[in-house]
Amino acid sequence: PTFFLFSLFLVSCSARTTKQERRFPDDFLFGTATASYQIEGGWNADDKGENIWDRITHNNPTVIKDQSNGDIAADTYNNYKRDVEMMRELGLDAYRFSLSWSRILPNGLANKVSEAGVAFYNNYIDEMIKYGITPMVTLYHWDLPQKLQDLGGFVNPLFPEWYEDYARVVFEQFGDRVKHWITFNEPREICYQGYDTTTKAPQLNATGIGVYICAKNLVMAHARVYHAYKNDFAPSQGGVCGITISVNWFGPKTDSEEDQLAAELTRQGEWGLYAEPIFSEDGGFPKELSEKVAQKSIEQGYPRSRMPEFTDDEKAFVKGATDFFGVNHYKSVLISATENLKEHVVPSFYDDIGTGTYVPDDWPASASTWLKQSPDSILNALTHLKDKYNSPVIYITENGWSTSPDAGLVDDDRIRYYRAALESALDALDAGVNLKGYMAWSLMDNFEWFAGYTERFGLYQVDFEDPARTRTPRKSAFVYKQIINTRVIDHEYEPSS
Ligand code: PSG
Repeated sequence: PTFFLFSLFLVSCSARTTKQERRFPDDFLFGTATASYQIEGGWNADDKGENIWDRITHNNPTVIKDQSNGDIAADTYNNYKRDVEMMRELGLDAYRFSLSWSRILPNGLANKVSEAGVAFYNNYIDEMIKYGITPMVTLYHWDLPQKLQDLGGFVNPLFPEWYEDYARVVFEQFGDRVKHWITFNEPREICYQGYDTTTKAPQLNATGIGVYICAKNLVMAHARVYHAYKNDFAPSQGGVCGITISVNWFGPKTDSEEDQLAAELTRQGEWGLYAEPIFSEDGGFPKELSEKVAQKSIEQGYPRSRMPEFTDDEKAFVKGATDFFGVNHYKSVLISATENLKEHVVPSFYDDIGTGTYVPDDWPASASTWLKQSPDSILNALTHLKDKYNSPVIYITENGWSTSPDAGLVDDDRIRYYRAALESALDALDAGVNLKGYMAWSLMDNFEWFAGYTERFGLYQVDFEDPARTRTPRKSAFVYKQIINTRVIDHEYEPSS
């Protein structure tokens, strides 16, 4: 018995030391992320065109919790040097930001390029390059030129063409310095919130059809841009191009077969709709979800499924059209086939999926109703992607925590969230996930869409009352800096300032 206890002691000691010694690889890209409309301001600077968030916040301000907008936001348009100074303070390897389409092409179409818009991004990028920070650029983070929305936006059949034309201008202008490209940020929010639930611009409720047309057009547009890049730019510029999809973890509430199927259907709807055509062996939309939507459509009296199909040529064009999987990950949700079912508009995306969600009461709450700190969340999501899609290269392109505007600079809950998330990322690395980088959301406080400035995600606080939009590091900024610098998560570390 003594020996047994002694070996237990040894095992637990070595487990503890290996855990403490776990390191992120030296070439792992640590960064932070932002998006154009949420930080830039300069909404009508020079010849910038109107976009769908300018339109919705100006014409329909009551949909925003504090009736605010991104007209000035963190005023990065005038503060970009300070932004890069913050990146240096943190010691970032990389910085993920997005381009405002209508700042570069005021009308959305590629016949007229804004010199001032291009100059702004050149300055921002050059400042990063000067200090050795790798720019990771998202082509589209939700701010569609209004003129293209007037023609239907993502549900116009010509959308993929417009998008390729825009992307070619961008690659031409910035591809000499930018080597990491992300086509879309979070198709789920674009398609089901923009064209189904009306919780994001352009707030269209396209009767249970828009979300699926949008999904197909978006995936086709992604593939066009990927092929354009690989054929015409990558050979000389030598970069990579991927897509960022919101992959939260949806596990079954119980082990029952019904709950497992419900969880699978939820995964297919929440992110499979966008990932499956690109990453799966077969191509096209997810199988069970397609069957379910087809069956419901017929029951509802439609002569055909509300979900379009991909032709064989389209499937082949889209399949494998990516260099990496960008994952925005925030949380886990447990899925039930029988409990917590809600009433939904019929027809709609949520009605099609028709599963119930459950979040345990004892998971710590953030300032956002949708966000609770969830155990093993990154590990579960990433190992699932690894097994399902043959170990793709993965970047976590967003992960973060919100506090309330009056919570100030001492953000111990954010520190707890980041440390747990990064431990989970290390677990994923240990499990063999091909994870190459991690971008914290966000570098600084910004315009949080329908929540306006009432929820704060920044490592840096921004004073939105102050015309200078002064930025001040929170406690979490010092903790993140230390992790980047040492490549180790030290749970005892207390910043001195
Ligand atoms: C991400 C995840 C969820 C909801 C919204 C987002 N979720 O788990 O229910 S949006 C995402 C976005 C960025 C936001 C940030 C925080 O890309 O622009 O500011 O996350 O909401």
